Amino acid sequence: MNNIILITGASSGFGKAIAYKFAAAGWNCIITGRRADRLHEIAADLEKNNPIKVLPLVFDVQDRVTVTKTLQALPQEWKNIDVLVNNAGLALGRDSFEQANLDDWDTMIDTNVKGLMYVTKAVLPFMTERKKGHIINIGSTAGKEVYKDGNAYCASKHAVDAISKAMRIDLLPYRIKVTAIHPGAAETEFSIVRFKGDDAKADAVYDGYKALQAADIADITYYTATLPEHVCINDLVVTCLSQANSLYLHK
Ligand code: NDP
Ligand code: 8X3
Repeated sequence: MNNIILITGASSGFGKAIAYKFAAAGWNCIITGRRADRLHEIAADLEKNNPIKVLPLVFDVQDRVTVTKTLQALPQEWKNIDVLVNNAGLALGRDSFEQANLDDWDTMIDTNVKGLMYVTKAVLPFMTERKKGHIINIGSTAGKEVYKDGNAYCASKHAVDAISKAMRIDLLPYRIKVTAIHPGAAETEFSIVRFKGDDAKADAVYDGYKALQAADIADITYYTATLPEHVCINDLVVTCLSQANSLYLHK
């Protein structure tokens, strides 16, 4: 019986790399996101190249009703989820507090915080029943130090940090591991999304140094998920060599 991992936001960046990493190690993967075409393409490619099964699920993590219904309706053979990676998330804009857009704020909080909580709440009964499971939340260095013009994004990632700590305490009796991974700058579609399709602005974020790559986060996620049963990495901050924290990046 293969292990099962559910990864939110697997249509690009970290989530996609995590799916490829676990698939290569023989895990069955539930991959989720909003872009159905990408998810189906990735699912077909993973199944073609690995002796595993992949279940693509298309939903917006902000949609509480759909999240709950979709995950409750999982076929029985997919309910034994060993690892949940709460990765779906985004930044929108980089504007000072008084200029920032309220819709952007809503989307970031609804996705990065409430979406993560909805998905976790829906998956948890499968884990608590088995007294087994591992929840890996993708936070950010932005959840450790606040930077200028990062307001709501930094707040959302501080919330991920806090929620991870809270889950770890509440889920102790169920033997469920909770790990928070906090990456620094990483070259994915993140900045294209943040700057709303402005490629020049997005590229400038990664100019002049070697940023983290999605595969680095996939390797780290795999490491944390495959430690002996009694070992849990609680909190892990990872940056590229050029970055000390949210505030100090040497170009
Ligand atoms: P990408 O933009 O490459 O990937 C983001 C993923 O999240 C996509 O698969 C996207 O899928 C999914 N997603 C976004 N919004 C929703 C939604 N409402 N419902 C469902 N899925 C959603 O960025 P990254 O891979 O870099 O980001 C992944 C996570 O890592 C995020 O939480 C981000 O905040 C965090 N992070 C990123 C860093 C970086 O520098 N890149 C550093 C630290 C943390 P789709 O659009 O198909 O829905
Ligand atoms: C993404 C990294 O520095 O843009 O979480 O906040 S940063």
